[in-house]
Amino acid sequence: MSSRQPLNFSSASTDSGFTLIELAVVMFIVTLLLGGMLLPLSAQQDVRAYGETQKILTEARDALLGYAMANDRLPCPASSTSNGVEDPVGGGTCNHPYDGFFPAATLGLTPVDSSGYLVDGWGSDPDNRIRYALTASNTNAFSTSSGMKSTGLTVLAPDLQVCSTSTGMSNAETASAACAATTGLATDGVAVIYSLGKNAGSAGSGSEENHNPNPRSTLAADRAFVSAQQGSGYDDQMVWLSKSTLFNRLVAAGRLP
Ligand SMILES: [Ca+2]
Ligand SMILES: [Ca+2]
Repeated sequence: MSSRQPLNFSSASTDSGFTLIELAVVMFIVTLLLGGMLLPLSAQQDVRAYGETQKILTEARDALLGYAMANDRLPCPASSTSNGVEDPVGGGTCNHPYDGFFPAATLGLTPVDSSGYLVDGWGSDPDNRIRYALTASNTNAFSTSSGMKSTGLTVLAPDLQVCSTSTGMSNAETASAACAATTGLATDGVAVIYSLGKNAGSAGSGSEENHNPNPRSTLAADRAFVSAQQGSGYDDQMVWLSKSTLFNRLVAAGRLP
């Protein structure tokens, strides 16, 4: 009944090893499999670094709020030579209001590099240091001890701008730099905290990242920043502290009005 033929082992002994074509097919399949495994791995590392950076930025903003409640002012940005300490110490008129670094040493935050600067999740080079800008409006009231209280809630007008795109931005590189209408994510920002992202070591002079001070930016620092869609030309990660959030916390803590 069965039409099966018994295996002929004797003929197998005449074919020794694989042919070149068979080897090529196997190599091709192995290459495909390895490629399929390695690509997600690097993507996973990117997702982890991005998430870690977001967490560090959020913690930095929380630390700012805590500092404000304890000190009646916000810390000045650190300079590139102040080792993570605000510049000047004690606040007042900040030496680098728009192009400084997060003062991690002043706030006791981690993770910091060997020089005391808070670093993002992408690496530990100087380019990976977290950046920080603070409004200088109302004659530096926000960085001066009790400056906010003496100026008064209704008069305080923090002026940092965070635009969703640089398109249409006006007066860039001047004191009145401003987002175009409907592109302002924040127009009364007190502080902006950001990482230069994965491309920190090589890029930053594109049309969007150029507006966020970095070693390769060709534009002068001003009060306007760009938080655009993540993409090939933009990978900075940015959070900001709005006037309403800060005032809400300070009033709740009894520091204002
Ligand atoms: Ca970047
Ligand atoms: Ca700018």
